[in-house]
Amino acid sequence: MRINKSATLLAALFVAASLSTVSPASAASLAVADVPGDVLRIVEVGTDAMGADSVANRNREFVRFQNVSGAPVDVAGVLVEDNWAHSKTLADVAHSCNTYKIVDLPSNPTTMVAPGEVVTVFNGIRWGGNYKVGSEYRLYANSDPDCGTNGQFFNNDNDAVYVTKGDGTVQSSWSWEHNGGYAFKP
Ligand SMILES: [Ca+2]
Ligand SMILES: [Ca+2]
Ligand SMILES: [Ca+2]
Repeated sequence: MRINKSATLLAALFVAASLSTVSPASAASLAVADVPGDVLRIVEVGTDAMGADSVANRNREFVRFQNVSGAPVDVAGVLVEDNWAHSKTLADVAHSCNTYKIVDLPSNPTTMVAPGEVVTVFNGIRWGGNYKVGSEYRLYANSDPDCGTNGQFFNNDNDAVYVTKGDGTVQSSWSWEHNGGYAFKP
């Protein structure tokens, strides 16, 4: 009887625990609800540079998002972050890794993105810096090589990307749980 009681108690505790908390194994998938976005919308993500992930091929990690609304959008202060950085932002914990903050736009005296225009944030650098080609702004984050794997921080197998307002309010997000690909269109 003692054993049965203990087993019953354990079972009850387990049920209580599973009802009241999220286990680490399921936290990633439960915490991330994809947000397509009706103003700024993520349209393509590079998650894994072909070959070894090095400082030199950081640009194979990128986030491309579009103004899908019918009005200009001010992107000053917009953040592009991975799962780790977004959780820090929501917790109001200062962090410099895995985060890019838009402060200005090339070939544009303002920070307004017109309807239909696209912004791509690459994690590497470009000789000549940020530029605009057609209706696309190309921004280079030059992510810190000490962050992630040589500055590449979108986990190849399981992570998420967020485009948020400065306070972390999600404009668009997309998560993945797979491997074996390089770039994806949500
Ligand atoms: Ca990656
Ligand atoms: Ca790789
Ligand atoms: Ca990451």
